[in-house]
Amino acid sequence: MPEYSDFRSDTVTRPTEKMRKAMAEAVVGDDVLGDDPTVQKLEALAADVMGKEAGLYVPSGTMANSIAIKVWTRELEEVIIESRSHIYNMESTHMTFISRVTPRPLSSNRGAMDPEEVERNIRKPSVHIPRTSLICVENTHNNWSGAVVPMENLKAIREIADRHSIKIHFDGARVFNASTASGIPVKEYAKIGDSLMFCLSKGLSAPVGSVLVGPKESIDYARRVRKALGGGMRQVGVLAAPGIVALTEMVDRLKEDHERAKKLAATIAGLPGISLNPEHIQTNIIIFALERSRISIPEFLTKMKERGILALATTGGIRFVTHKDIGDEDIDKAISAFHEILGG
Ligand code: TLP
Repeated sequence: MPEYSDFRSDTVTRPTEKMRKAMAEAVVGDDVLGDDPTVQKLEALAADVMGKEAGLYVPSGTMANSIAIKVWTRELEEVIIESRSHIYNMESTHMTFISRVTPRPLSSNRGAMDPEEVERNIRKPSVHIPRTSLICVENTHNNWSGAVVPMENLKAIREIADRHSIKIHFDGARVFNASTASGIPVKEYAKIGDSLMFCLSKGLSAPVGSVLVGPKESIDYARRVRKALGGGMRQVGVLAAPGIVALTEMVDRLKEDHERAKKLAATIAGLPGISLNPEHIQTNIIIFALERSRISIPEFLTKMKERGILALATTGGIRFVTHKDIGDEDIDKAISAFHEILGG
């Protein structure tokens, strides 16, 4: 395969040399039997970093979210969720498929749901109506171009949840990007959620895995749900070991991804046919719309590919994501390609 500049996602990052060494040297055991010291170390570290009692290492962000929803809900219940969120749109309906609850999607201002609207949508059960038992938030917000949801908004939603004895699950797949951009420690974000999940395999560059953190009792139950879903893994310390490197050494470099994304956004925003407000780009995700009369999305992506650049079609248009394996030369290459394809 030719060497592409791969802007499709930060999930494409390859493990660092240090991660590969950590994998080779990992001390392992049977994690389903509770014997893998490397997994235990990662779970304890993740819980500590997030200020929660316990952590659970899982194969993917999707599994972490599905387990969390299963933990916090029962049948005949409903979940308030932002309408463009990853859980609602891109996780193959596990809310209904696994947890047998219904989503109640609400619109938002770039990922921030209106707290009053959230409160109005909390439903008391009756013979007709499900009980609202959970609110899901996402930060950074993938489909809103990696937007950082403001802390005041999250706190207002937390306050409402407390008043109504409702749980919050925080999809923090990119919570370290949110923290890097806002300067707010991840622990503060984690306080918003009864549970929070974050991904090791995106901008932090580990090859596999996410961690779900929360109260010990709930994480003990989550461990049983993980097993029921087929997510109990045996000598999985070989995968947890690079996760430890990700958590301890890769967070600081996320700001480089944000700087590169901002540079690319600022340059392409003025090009003919592109609809993008560069001020909306706060982290590592750029989503822009294309004027259809000028060029179609598939045609644009093909022309990019011909120039050695990969990007993705997504909600709202086209997505470019910066990450560890995108350097300044990839940004320059992309900028030239934009000019060649669109003029300007
Ligand atoms: N997002 C992926 C794709 O599914 C689109 C990506 O390339 O961005 N929450 C959020 C906010 C996510 O962006 C993702 C992955 C997940 C959860 C799920 O994580 P995985 O892919 O590990 O299941």
